[in-house]
Amino acid sequence: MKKNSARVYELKEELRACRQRKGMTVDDYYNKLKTIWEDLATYQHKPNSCLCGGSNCEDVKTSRDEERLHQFLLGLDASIYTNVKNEILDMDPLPSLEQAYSMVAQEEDNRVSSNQELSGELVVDVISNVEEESVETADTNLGVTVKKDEDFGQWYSQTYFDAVLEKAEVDENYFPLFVSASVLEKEKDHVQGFAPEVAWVTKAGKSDLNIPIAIRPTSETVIYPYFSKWIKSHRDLPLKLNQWNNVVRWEFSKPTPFIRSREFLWQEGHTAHATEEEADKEVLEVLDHYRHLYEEYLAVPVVKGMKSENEKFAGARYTTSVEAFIPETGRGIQGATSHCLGTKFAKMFDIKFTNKEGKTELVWQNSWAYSTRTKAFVLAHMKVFNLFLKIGVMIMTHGDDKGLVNPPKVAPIQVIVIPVPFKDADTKEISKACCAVKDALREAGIRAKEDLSDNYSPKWKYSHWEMKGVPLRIEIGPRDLAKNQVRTVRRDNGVKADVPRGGLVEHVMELLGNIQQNMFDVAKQKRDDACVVVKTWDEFVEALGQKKLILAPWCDEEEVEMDVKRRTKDEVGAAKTLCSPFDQPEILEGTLCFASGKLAKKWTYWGKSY
Ligand code: 87F
Repeated sequence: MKKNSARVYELKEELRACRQRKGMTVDDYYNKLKTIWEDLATYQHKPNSCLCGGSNCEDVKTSRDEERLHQFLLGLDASIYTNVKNEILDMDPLPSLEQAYSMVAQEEDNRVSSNQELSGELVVDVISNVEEESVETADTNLGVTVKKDEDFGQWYSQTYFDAVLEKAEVDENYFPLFVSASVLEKEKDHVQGFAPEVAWVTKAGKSDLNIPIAIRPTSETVIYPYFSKWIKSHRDLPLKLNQWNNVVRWEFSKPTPFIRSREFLWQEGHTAHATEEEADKEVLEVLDHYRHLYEEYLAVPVVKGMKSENEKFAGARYTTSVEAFIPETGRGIQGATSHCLGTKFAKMFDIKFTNKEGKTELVWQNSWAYSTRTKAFVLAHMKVFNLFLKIGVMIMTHGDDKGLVNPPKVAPIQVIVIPVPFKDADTKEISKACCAVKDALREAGIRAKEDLSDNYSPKWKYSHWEMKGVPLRIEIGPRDLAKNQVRTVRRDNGVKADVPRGGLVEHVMELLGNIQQNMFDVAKQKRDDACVVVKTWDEFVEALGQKKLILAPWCDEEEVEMDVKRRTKDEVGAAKTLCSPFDQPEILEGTLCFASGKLAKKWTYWGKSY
């Protein structure tokens, strides 16, 4: 707990003045309040470190929550939200702050969609299947996402990453979903900050449980007691485990499918090593696998680097990450993390081994993860990011946006073959040719499919498969049949070509390779164009306002990062460090920190982030 009366006073003043100004979204207003509450909490007394809530701290928490709820409602734009505000205040018991926030956000969503419809802004989707996805809305509000299997279930990148794990001799495991309060509290120190996000099961049917049970937000506390049992000798090391699972974190901000959902899927790797060097080496190896996954498979450029002290996982010695940037929204997004935990958890969970000399030592641990957020990158890349940010509204803002563009390496369907029978054409022969082409492609390991359905026109099918993101379309019509050729149409750039049937398989393979490369090159160019190097505070603020990814010389001090957050939160939205890239440009002698004016220690990426 810090002590600083003047600062507390200042924050309370900010809180009092915090209002949802005209044009400000409910999300922005709520986040602004949250930042002030969080800031304030660092100066205020914390009741105790109980996680499940003893009676005293529960009382303090309840009155604090009610106060926050009132503050939130007080500052809402009264010309819009009076009805929903009254509805909330009439509820007995009062809803939680997050529930109230969801209700107001829902009201905002409803208004946005009806306004857009009224003003004719809503671009009616030409692709008919879109409505079926709007059923997500109800679940989305809960922060849990339902997706039709072909869009989501494949959890694409798992196939590639499974091979990586296999090669690195990481064993697959599965640990329980539930964690008891006493086990979770074992790592109280770092769970403390996350405590509000832990979801608890408190009832079975109608009976209250004697002891509430947490749903795993991450699995350290579930897995490490087993590490303690399983590791006795240096012969048991390294121990490397992975599990693909779901975790639950009760996010306060509005859930956004894939980006911020309360239940999400991830792989979490947990390893134990005999030496610090071995652990350090693995951290970077894993990080490079993540880079490879993003760049080579998802065609998304990322930066590998070190997280700041503020942004690292509190339980880690250090945290590394791969960071991507979404130029359309001007925000950075962490793609995956690889932590070196040192011997902190080994001490907490008593994970020791007898070394070759017969002496007892603590193990060195790492943990690493990437989640379904990866899918968001693919979506971002696919230009329909806005569609997913505005899930439920389901609009496409640009006329030429046709839906998804899957990178060939992870596309569930890589090639769609479509017959184009003109009037009086020999439909049977065309269909036969489509099947033969599909068979030849599949024979060569290409994920091809034909669409011979007779109740849709070729044009409908083009739109349908474009929306699904199939990277390459092959059309076969009577003219193609006569000339023993096919027409190829690329999804990434729309380029069409007539290709002879002989040698088609090789040609398609080459095309898929080109599409993959082109998607990466275009994304990288956009990312690079969005990046600026700044040296001064003014340049920094200007760049932030222009939604840039900012590389700046920094003194690497925690307080300065907090200060940057504070100073930027009002004008342009709080900026934070994304990472200090491992690939550091040279720091010339005497270079000063853009924010503090002290000597700069490293170049660091800054920006707004998800
Ligand atoms: C939310 C609630 C409780 C993140 C939480 O990154 C605990 C936590 O420990 C928590 N949110 N974290 C940090 C997770 C760290 C770590 N775990 C294993 C990883 C990689 C995989």
